[in-house]
Amino acid sequence: MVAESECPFGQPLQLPSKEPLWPIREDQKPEVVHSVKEFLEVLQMQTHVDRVVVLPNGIDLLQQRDAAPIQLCEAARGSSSIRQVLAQLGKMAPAPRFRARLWHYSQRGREKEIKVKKDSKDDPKDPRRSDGTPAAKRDTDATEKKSLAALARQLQELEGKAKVTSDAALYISELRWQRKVRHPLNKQERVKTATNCDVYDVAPFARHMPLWERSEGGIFVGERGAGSGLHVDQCLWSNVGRNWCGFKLFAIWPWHERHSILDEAGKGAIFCPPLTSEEEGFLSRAKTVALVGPGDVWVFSGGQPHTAMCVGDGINLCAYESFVPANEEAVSLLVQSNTKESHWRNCWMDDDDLDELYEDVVDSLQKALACSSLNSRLRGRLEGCRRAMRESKDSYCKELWEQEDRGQRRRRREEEYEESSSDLEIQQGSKKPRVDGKSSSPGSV
Ligand SMILES: O=C(O)CCC(=O)C(=O)O
Ligand SMILES: [Fe+2]
Repeated sequence: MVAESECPFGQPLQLPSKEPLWPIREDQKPEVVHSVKEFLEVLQMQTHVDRVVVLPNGIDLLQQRDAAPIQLCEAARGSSSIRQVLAQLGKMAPAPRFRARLWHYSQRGREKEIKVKKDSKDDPKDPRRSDGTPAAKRDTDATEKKSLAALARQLQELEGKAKVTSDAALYISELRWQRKVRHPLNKQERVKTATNCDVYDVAPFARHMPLWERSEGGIFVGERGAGSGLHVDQCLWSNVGRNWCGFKLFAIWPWHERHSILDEAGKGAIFCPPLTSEEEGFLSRAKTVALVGPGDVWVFSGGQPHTAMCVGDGINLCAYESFVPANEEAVSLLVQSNTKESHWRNCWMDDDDLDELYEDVVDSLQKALACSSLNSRLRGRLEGCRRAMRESKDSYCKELWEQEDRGQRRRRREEEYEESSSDLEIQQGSKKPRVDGKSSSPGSV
């Protein structure tokens, strides 16, 4: 047994021997690779549909040991529960300016988000907002309400009113900086991600991928019984996860179950062990079930239903980056986002955000392919990606490539708007179908 003091976050390196887990059949185990070379090949060049590929000890192999922000590391080091993490963060001076989402699991099988109530004047979409409050002040108020500190205060209030049970498991998800900061490795880049470095910084082709959500990477901090309920991501991209400490069960359902499992088990379903027989039945249909442990890095497609559940004593700390590899199939999948056939409807991205994301993909592909020193194998792959995107039935994709061919590309949203635009959160955005060659959003007419 490895001494616990060897975990830099002060967390257990092993699960208790009787920890209740999910059953994992032999055929449900993830693919495992052992070298950086193999993992980067899978990550950058291959499709991830119906796969989960794990690189054990990837945190060290990919030089991610110091990636988690120092404030979180310190808070985790002195804690064995999320309430303690929140208390530690609350004592820090200066207070770290994190925004996040906070969830509790007071009710078996369900995740419930803790939110600070929004005034209508803070809501940019509410016509009543023009109440004389200066716009900058309104934005600050709205930002403060999403701060982790405000959520921690709200938790205490709800516990006081017995709306959250005092022993309910808690999950901090999608933690980032409240406002963009200069990236520690590249002062030209302004990012919301609170990680000091990412897989993006060590994957040699990352900057040439069709998409890499560099700014928006999110950190997840949980404890036994907390996790992300069943969902598909808001668009059909891939994710690479890094697990610094603690343990997490992770399940992904096959592509052919992309609608059925969500229809049957419901969005947000939580599979907290010990399982009911119905929950066991749902999990037996999973394509892959992985037990992720300290140091693991893994890649999967967020376009398939998936769920995660922290297990074991202490704190689980991990982060995800979303991206699209240089792979034709992956790009074909991406451009099926927000379509009824491929993407479960209640998990769609806001339509305008998806249009903007497609603009980014066109820009990235064109920029990479214009680079004369581009690796020739990568060039071939990116040409395939461009073809796949050109063949998309999505009307806005078609329009973007027509504009590109005419040399008339213009961005619908300009850079200065980016600062205040919504974070890419899981949200129930537009419900307009994007296929049929019809216009899918007002901006794409
Ligand atoms: O909670 C987790 O570890 C999974 C997170 C996830 O699926 C997501 O951010 O889309
Ligand atoms: Fe996800």
